[in-house]
Amino acid sequence: MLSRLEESLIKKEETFCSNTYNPLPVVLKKGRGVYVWDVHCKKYFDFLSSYSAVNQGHCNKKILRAFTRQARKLTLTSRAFYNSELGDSLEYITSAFGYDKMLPMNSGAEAVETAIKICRKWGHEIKKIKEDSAKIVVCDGNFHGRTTTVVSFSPSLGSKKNFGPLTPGFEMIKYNDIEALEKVLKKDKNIAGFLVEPIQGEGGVVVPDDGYLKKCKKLCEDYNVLFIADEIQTGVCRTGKLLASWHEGIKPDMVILGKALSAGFYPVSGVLTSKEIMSVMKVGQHGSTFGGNPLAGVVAKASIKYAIDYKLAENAQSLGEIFRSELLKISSKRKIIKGVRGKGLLNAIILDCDSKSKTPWNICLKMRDNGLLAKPTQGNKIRFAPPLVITKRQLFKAINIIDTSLSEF
Ligand code: IF1
Repeated sequence: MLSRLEESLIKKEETFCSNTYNPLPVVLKKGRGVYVWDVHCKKYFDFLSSYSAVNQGHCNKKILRAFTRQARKLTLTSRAFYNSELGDSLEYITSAFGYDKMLPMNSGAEAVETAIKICRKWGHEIKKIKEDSAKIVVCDGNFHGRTTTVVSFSPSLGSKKNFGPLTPGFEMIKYNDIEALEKVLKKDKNIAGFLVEPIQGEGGVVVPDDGYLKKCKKLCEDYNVLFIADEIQTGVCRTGKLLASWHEGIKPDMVILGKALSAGFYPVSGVLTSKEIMSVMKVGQHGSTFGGNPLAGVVAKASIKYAIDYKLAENAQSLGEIFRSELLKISSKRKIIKGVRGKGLLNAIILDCDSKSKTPWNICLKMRDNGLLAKPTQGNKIRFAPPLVITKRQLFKAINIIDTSLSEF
């Protein structure tokens, strides 16, 4: 039951904001580490982490210090001038991920659009694909953002209906199907790139077979096609490695980052690649007002440095294994769970109900009442993605809440 205060705040948000979401009925006011508090100071485990944007924990103190120090000095110069922070931060970030250069942007979708532009330019000018003929292979079940070009290759009709005319130049294949990729690369000489999520988040945390990404990378090399990993959700330690691609020992030609690149303080995204590939982007051919601003640079460096120094990948790896094994134990007594899947601390339970059922939503309401926030994804799945700073003790408390909440379904 919501209070009058919550009702009024929800009503105000619904009145003055676009109605493009269906939020869980809870009104948050404070966050710290793995916890958030609502307007009545009720405490919750945040098991969504703003879709993996606060891997370093809400309002991370060390990153906040770097943020406020820089925010007092200089926040924005535009790229019309140099600034004292950008070079230093990109030097740190490119070396942490093993690339020569980064093109800094703001939102994840913008970085995906940027990767598409770089890939098409490379296809036309380096691979010598006939002008305006370059194509990019994408996967069914993908989610790469909500801009017009990106929704042009969305598998979800609802994401693109009446937003046309859509952008051409994309071929969709089945995810986790190496033959499907080989077939399209063999058939079509105009393919410039393959854009893929190492794990499909919105697709319901779909983990491909071991070796899938490695085989895709090999095929891309054989057919002179850029392998582009969208690590906006799987990157920055979420799956147990700094990049999810590293589980298969591959180095994508381009990596797209966002979300936890700034630990939830500030929209920072970007595309990492080699100097050869980045060299196709000439003066005046790309950019954005806030892209590469000094505050973004400082926050991004502090966020990646924190993730590495505090071994968030190792924590995600070990606590993720515990989490999945505990969920499997719960599933043996809670028949509503028919599957558990994920990697590191990006996990989901698959529920024994159809995709139109209200059960996932009702389970999330019950978990909310019991002090844990999560949301259904793709119908009958509930995604669990806590901040990677979670401790074993906190994890077991959260597992207990999940178990208790499920006991009524
Ligand atoms: C919302 C989904 C997740 C992403 C990948 C690019 C982007 C995203 C792999 C675009 C963003 C967010 C968007 C957010 C919900 C969330 C989401 F449910 F929409 F699909 F995480 F799975 N590539 N994902 O996951 O980045 O422009 O949003 O910064 O509310 O739309 P963005």
